[in-house]
Amino acid sequence: MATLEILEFPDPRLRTRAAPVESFDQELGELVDDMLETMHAANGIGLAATQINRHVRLLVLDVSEERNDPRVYVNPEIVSEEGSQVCEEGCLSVPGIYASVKRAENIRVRAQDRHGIVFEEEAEGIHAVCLQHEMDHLQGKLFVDYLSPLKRQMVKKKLDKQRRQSEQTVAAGSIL
Ligand code: GNR
Ligand code: NI
Repeated sequence: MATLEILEFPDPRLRTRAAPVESFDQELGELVDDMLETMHAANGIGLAATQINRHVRLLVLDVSEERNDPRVYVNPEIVSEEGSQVCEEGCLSVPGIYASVKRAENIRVRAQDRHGIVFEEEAEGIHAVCLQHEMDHLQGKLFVDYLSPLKRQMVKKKLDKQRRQSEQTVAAGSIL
């Protein structure tokens, strides 16, 4: 198992559309395990393959309090949705930025598990929010795309500033 590097906004590779998974082989199983490890190591509640530069329709989730309920969705599709909710979202690919996004309240999802077995599931609340957030990643979409262009520009500037400051900290460490 290994933790993988997470791409960060505005990396253009985050805009790639994922292709369906076709073989449910050992390689897929290893990718699933690495994604679960990467998500848990980063304290995320979800991770889409797009974020680790693998452009296949695969996402993992763990929205449990104890962080001991790993879920895997291969080739997920929303079959129905109802209502709406607004949630403060964050993203491992947009670190340190939080913003409110409106999404469906209840969704019904059809997907395959890591062995290719088809299942259907109903989700609500944060579970539904996270699934929709991850399925957006698989289409090359980020939660900051729901913000106004002005706000998105502010997000870019804030990320640039955060990155410059962390580089300065590293540089100071090497002098001292
Ligand atoms: O860890 C995450 N938290 C989160 C909080 C509110 C709404 C969505 C999310 S998903 C995010 C992990 C991530 O970036 N997944 O793509
Ligand atoms: Ni995300």
